Amino acid sequence: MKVAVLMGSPNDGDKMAPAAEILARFGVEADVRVLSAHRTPDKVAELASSARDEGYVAFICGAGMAAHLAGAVAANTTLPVVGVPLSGGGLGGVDALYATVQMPKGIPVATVAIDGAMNAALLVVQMLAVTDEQLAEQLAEHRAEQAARS
Ligand code: RP5
Repeated sequence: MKVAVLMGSPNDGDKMAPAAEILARFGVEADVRVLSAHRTPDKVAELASSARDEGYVAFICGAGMAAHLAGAVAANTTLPVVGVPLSGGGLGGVDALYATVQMPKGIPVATVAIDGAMNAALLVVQMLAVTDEQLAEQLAEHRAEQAARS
């Protein structure tokens, strides 16, 4: 069981790092890769279409500007896809937010906030915790720690 954490550019690394950090904290394997809907479309389609057979359970896809990565993945898999619109470019991430969230009916992408990689990973862990009691307990502890810090 592993989660694919994709980003459109090496320059997205810092903004997407919290996704892998959260998955590691919960003991969920992450496969972190740079793949682009525009620069390497064939590789994106190949990974997405074979993902279920390869043992992936979900995708987290971060991209900026004309952010089509999450949608391109979702077009080629029925695994859950969480999109992370990234800031940068001239529009501060609003461009990526609209590009990521406005999917056509039938091909969903669960879109988190601009630069919301941490929540993307937590959402995937919550999905996995539906059938994993240990993860559910870890999530409860995580929430309790957050509350204690507030
Ligand atoms: C997107 O375009 C990437 O996700 C990145 O956020 C943005 C700019 O990419 P670079 O020009 O920095 O490689 O595809």
